[in-house]
Amino acid sequence: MGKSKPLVIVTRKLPEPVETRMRELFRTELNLEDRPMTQAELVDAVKRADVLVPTVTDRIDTSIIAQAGDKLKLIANFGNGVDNIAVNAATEQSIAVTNTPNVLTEDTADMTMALMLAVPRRLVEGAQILAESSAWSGWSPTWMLGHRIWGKRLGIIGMGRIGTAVARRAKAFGLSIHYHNRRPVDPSTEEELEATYWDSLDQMLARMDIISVNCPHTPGTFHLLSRRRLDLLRPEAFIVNTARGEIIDEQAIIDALESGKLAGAGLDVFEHEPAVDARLMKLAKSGKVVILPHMGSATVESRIEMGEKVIINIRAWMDGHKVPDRVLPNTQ
Ligand code: 8YV
Repeated sequence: MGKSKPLVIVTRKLPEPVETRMRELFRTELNLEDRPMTQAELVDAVKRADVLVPTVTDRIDTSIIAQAGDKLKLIANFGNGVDNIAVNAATEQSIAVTNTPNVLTEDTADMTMALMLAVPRRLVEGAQILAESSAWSGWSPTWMLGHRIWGKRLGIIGMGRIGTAVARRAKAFGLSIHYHNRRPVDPSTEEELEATYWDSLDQMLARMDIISVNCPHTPGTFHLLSRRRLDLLRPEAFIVNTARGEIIDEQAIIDALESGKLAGAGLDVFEHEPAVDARLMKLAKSGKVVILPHMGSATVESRIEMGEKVIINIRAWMDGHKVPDRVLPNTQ
């Protein structure tokens, strides 16, 4: 690749220390206004760049990949999930794709626990009462009652890094851990978590009090929680999703919540982000669901470490080394 610095195009505004280091190391085009790029702007970027640094808000689909210039050799995603990138098409065109695993695991697991507590303990509802009115006349034995989570059953869908981190926290909160995964985790982790493996997702769903979605969004997990599967849940159950909105059939979960087939939901992600269904907003106002604007990894620490991972991946590629966080097509 010669000695000249590669042209790295970053699609969104990143934390300042990350941007500064990127400017030192590469010929870097930043997006200081943080305006999401249009598909036409993305095409222009892939035509010119050696490296593209997109985020979850950019759709790097097969048409964008097909229009990439010969120079584009690396898509270093700022984020863990790569469902926004046509990894197969990129790989076929000898463009490597990398992501930023590990560094956002603990923060995303914390946010999952926050939702797991917020829904049954009516956290947002309670806070809103004080924020919006001064009509609180004092404590009452039967007012604002929620439900206990200690002693309940948690079913984790996807026992990877984040799922396991959720399980560790949840165990400390007195929940019993159940999980569905492509295969069981190693025996020592299962023992540590006292976890029960379900190879049948349907069977697990029918028996749980809380479901946490922690698997990646792939063609195989799109609408994994389909209308039929949501029907299997107990009416007292609630769902927490900090993974990807597309994993749950959003219209079906809204129907289930509205009809009382499902007790509640804590959602950090949505099927058509940034759009949030008006019916979900209404359910949030009524206190049945807690909704957040995709904040799972939104800590200064996570976002800086994600940027550092992006830089390490680009540097490794520049130096001709194996990129540490390569995403292979068959892992999608
Ligand atoms: C990030 C995420 O904010 O990394 C992921 O997969 O969902 C988020 O935590 C986002 O992806 C940044 O691109």
